[in-house]
Amino acid sequence: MNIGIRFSRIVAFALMVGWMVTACSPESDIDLDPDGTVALDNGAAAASMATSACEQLLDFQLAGVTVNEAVALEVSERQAGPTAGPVPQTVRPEVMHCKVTGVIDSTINFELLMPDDWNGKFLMGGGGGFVGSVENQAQEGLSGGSTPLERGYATAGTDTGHTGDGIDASWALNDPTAQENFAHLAVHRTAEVSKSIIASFYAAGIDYSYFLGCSRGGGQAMISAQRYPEDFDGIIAGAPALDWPGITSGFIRNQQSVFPNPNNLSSPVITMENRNLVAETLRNTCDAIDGVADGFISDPRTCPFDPAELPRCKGEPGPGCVTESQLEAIQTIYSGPIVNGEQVHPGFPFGGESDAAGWDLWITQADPPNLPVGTPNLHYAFGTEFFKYFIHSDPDWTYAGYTFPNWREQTESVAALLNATDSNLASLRDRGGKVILWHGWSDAALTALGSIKYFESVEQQDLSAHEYFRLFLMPGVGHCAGGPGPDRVDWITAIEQWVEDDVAPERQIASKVDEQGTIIMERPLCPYPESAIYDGSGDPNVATSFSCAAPTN
Ligand SMILES: [Ca+2]
Repeated sequence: MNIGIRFSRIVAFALMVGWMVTACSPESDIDLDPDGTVALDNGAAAASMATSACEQLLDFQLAGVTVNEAVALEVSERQAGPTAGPVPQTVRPEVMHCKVTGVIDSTINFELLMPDDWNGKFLMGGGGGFVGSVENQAQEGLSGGSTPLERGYATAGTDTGHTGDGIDASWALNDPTAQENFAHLAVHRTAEVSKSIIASFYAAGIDYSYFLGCSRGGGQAMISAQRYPEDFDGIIAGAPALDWPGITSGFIRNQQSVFPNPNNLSSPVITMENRNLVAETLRNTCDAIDGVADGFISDPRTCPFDPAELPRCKGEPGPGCVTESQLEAIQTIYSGPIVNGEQVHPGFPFGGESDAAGWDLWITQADPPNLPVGTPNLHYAFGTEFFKYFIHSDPDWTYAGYTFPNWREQTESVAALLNATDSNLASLRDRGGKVILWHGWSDAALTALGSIKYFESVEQQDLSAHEYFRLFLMPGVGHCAGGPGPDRVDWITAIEQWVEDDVAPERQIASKVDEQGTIIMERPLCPYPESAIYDGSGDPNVATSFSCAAPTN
């Protein structure tokens, strides 16, 4: 085995040397100008030089870093995380770039892509769920517009230091190093190492560094802002997982309501008929409150719907009514986890009840073809895995009969390690850093109310927080993408303008595209607490028919 590896390495080195000789010799692509200077007579020579420079990175030396692969490529190999959401995953030709893969501190795998035509900047992408494979959400279409590589960015991602399928957390069992890497260190180390390799490859300094992530990646974005404020000049945090014990306690409470017996995961208390009934009732009572009957609510907090008003079944469950246990389960989802009388995390706002990637995928699904056997839905998956391997260190832990005893004490250390809830962003502010936080109102994975809670905690800490930190809520948008609302925003351009030109993000345009990529709806997003209000006339699918306005109450 060792011999094989060594042999491959030697072959690779020989090929590299061969390339250098061919590409850089005067007989091939380089001419001497009459004044004696060297000129490249076509792009092929430049590309060949870039190829050899890329392959030389196999010899890159930095403490704790092993480069496994350095290869010039014409297309990117995009990867989709299991919880990335319904993001377009089309692999399309990209610009010529150098791909470097390697390992940091023996455990943190990373991949770095560096375009030949570099814009002088670095953009790191986050990962979803428990990650476990090298993921780069910056390349996965979580910002509208071109990909980072197409824009000229060097871009990187990491597996956060362990291997798994993204919804498995068994790797965390009694492994503080793995937990710390996942919590915050792997992103930091990958950023550090990537910057070193970038500087070596281009023989130049980096002008600006950014981070973009959603879900777990949004949490990585915020914990970077809080713990490593020097790492990134601008940060885009989408639908972030900020408070792990709070979030997963909500997941467990919801599963206790929807699947009371964890040994019987075949029939959820909340049925598809229930979800359709709730969604229809919301459409009838609240959709038009924002001025447009379009299937979603601009600000669900303005909707006065009370699930207790749903028709009650007289006997057997049915399509037009809810039973007592169904009502209780629905109310649990909206009310959020209450532990020993304390609201430990916000509930879910109205929205996403009948979306396939909403309540169904995350909360009520029973026998899915799209998840591992024994995993009915994603609240179940992430909730039980987190309680087993992070909180209780017990693979046999089950939520049956669990009443959250000593919850605060039992979650204290894991919260201190994993949570991205520090409301003090002064260090980031003082070095000129900027953060855009965004969240879909119809997100059934992570509640938008959690992002509002965090945003308001930062504002309470610093009344001038809007000068470096802004929140945009996205009506009718699911987890990271999807849902009936327009979900495409060019966040990369927005953060660039804020960091590089000091133009703070005001009204942003969100678009919704059909399967052919044609824009079918555009709406403005407004910096919180403002929201988009329909002007009363004009095409509701056109952004100019809406104005940003502060709440009136
Ligand atoms: Ca509406």
